[in-house]
Amino acid sequence: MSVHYRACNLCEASCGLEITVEANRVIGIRGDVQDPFSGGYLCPKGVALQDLTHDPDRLRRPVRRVGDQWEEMSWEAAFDLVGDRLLDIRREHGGDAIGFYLGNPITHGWGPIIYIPQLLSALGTRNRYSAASADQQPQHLLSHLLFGSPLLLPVPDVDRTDYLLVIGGNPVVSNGSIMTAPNIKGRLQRLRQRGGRVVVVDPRRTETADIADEHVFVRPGTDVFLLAAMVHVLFDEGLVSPGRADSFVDGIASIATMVADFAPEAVEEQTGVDAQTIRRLARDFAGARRAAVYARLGVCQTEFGTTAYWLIHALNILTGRLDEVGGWMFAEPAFDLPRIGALTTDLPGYDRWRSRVRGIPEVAAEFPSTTLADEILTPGEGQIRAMVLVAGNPVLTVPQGRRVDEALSSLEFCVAVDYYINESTRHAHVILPPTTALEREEFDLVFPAVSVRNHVRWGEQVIVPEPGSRSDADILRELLLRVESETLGPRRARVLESVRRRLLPRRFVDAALRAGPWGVRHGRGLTLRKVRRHRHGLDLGALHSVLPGRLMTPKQRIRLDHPVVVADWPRVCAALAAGPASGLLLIGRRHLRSNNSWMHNSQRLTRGSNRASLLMHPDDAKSRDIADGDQVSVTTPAGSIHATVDVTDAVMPGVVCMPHGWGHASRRGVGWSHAASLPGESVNDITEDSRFDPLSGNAAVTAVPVDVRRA
Ligand SMILES: Nc1nc2c(c(=O)[nH]1)N[C@H]1C(S)=C(S)[C@@H](COP(=O)(O)OP(=O)(O)OC[C@H]3O[C@@H](n4cnc5c(=O)[nH]c(N)nc54)[C@H](O)[C@@H]3O)O[C@H]1N2
Ligand SMILES: Nc1nc2c(c(=O)[nH]1)N[C@H]1C(S)=C(S)[C@@H](COP(=O)(O)OP(=O)(O)OC[C@H]3O[C@@H](n4cnc5c(=O)[nH]c(N)nc54)[C@H](O)[C@@H]3O)O[C@H]1N2
Ligand code: SF4
Ligand SMILES: [Mo]
Repeated sequence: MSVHYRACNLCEASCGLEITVEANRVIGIRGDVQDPFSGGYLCPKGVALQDLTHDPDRLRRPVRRVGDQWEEMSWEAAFDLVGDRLLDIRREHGGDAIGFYLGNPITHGWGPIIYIPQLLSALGTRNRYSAASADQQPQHLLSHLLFGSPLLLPVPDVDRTDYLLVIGGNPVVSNGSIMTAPNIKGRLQRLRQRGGRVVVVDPRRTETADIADEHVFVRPGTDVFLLAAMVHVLFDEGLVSPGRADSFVDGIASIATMVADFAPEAVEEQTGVDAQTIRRLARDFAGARRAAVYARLGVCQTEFGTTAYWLIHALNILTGRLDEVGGWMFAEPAFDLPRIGALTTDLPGYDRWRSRVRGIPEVAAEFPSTTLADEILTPGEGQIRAMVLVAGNPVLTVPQGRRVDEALSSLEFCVAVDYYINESTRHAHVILPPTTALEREEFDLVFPAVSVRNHVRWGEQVIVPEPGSRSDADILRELLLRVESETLGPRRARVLESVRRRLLPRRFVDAALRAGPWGVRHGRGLTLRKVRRHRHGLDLGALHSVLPGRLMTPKQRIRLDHPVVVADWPRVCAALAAGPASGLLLIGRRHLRSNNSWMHNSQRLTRGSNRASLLMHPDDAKSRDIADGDQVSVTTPAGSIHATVDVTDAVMPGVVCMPHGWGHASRRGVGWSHAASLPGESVNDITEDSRFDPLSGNAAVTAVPVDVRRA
């Protein structure tokens, strides 16, 4: 028996795990009580890493689709086939004919983070899509515009704040997002125990609202008005006090003019929040000694994602919370992701080029996934003819999934790097299955950059993979070699590949740590060796002030009234003037035992009632003659799906709620045998790909107008 330590890579909380192994099989997973950051916390998904590792449905060797069947093939033959097909298409139609879709799990492994940018630039394609554009793209765009890097993302200093306002996030279930904070529930409880306040603004009384001091219902999609009204109150009542930020933030005065027409009384009807409550929220927030406003999907996944999230920054900046203890702070990661990203990728940028069909600006060198199907299905120069899918399932996770299905099935060639045949990878011609997390060593390059404490951790390899297995890094490096053999010539490609094998990832990470803020170069002595000696992870302490030094804008100043946002403001004003929408609005939800469209093949995570039910308020049910447990159809212009209704006053009147990522039984040929036995349909079969935030391209998968009838 042996015991190993590493972080769970399923969500951003990055909990430290203690994993017991016998005869190369995981026999138990517990929270690592000696982990200085997570202190032994873990959620049920962490334990289920065992099921993933030993799942019989998992692919272990490359497969090729022959009619309706999959045939195993050797790695060598698979790489030859994939390399040849991609290069043929590139030769004939150019680099842009090859599209990439990168799923959420790529951020949880160093292989994809290191190799994908190189592969993209070797192929020379601008057709890059990822899960970010159904998620946090407004945040990347604003960080680029305000702070100079899409990867400089502030987080609320939850461990030291006195007042946390949570808008459109449910960290008790999601375990925190763009805020790495293991055991966030415990952290919020401690916040309250020390006399602080947690306030949640959400159209559903969530699990986070249940442990908060106050919950305020807001009509979906109207946070932009609510937030503008709060900023209005700050100016109106003389509560603007940026503090130290005054010396590096420009454009504060012009914000007052922008929000002039957004008095709380003017937004009451639309937001469903009364003016008194809005004034009180603004005063409480401004009056708290230490405070932060934190927002996630409920704000980002709307047609005003960027302007609304911009107001989150504005509230924090105007009340002096930016870069202050207990406020809105930046981590200082040992692997300095924002700076290394700026040096090694073309991420920093906005609107340098636009998408072919709908003319949507790139954000951080990618286009939004809502236009992926257009780019595949619309003929002409630059049309996507081949796709590389890495760790994603766009058929279930991108709006208008049926169109994504149609698009993927029309491709000349599709290769997937994934260990499952999911709703999307079933369209691939070849699937290249990587090893799972426990079978590879790991160094988290991403989440320390958005953590509420500075920390660094090495992940041990736990299970020895089958001989001949490949990790994501091995697979991507091999593809890179084939592409570069064509673009640079075989000799130079081989030299580069041997250099990579020697330097990546370990030596590169070590060099980055040495040169980084905690490294020997800064007299702090951190090396990879030192990190690895701390088997439970190494705590680097609470966050500290880093501005203006960490800003990556040209003059290290923040322009709050950024012209990109200001130019969008008339749209916000017009929407307010247009008055409230009628009818039902659909929002999403997450479950502790689920993870987007996957982990549903684990029996222990999926026991119990139907997870994909539609929540509906009793008044709305009554007026439609719908009873608890009834089957209904949920319809938008994109189509219809069925759902079972849960009548509950946890959602506000006029709101219905359904999770995404389900419906494994509705599509043929999916390789998840247990998941395919579960009820539910895919909500993205009815979300429309024409609803998005025009600035960031982010999909507006919340506040979706729907019609619900008894089936
Ligand atoms: N309606 C609606 N739609 C949404 C959302 C919503 O709230 N509502 N949320 C959006 C958000 S926030 C996100 S992030 C997206 C997620 O959307 P996607 O990223 O497209 O979907 P996932 O379900 O995360 O994809 C998981 C796939 O990655 C594979 N995988 C897991 N680990 C690895 C690995 O280490 N290597 C490789 N190669 N493959 C791996 C799994 O086998 C699985 O097939 O969904 C978005 N879509
Ligand atoms: N258990 C579990 N954990 C996860 C995931 C998972 O699938 N399962 N997914 C991971 C991923 S990829 C991500 S991005 C994070 C997401 O992390 P969160 O953003 O915390 O996740 P959600 O639960 O989707 O929270 C969004 C909240 O916004 C509310 N909301 C919807 N529309 C509106 C609106 O218009 N206004 C306001 N104010 N609120 C609104 C919803 O009711 C919901 O409570 O979670 C991560 N963690
Ligand atoms: S909260 Fe759960 S899924 Fe997230 S890292 Fe921790 S154990 Fe893993
Ligand atoms: Mo996400």
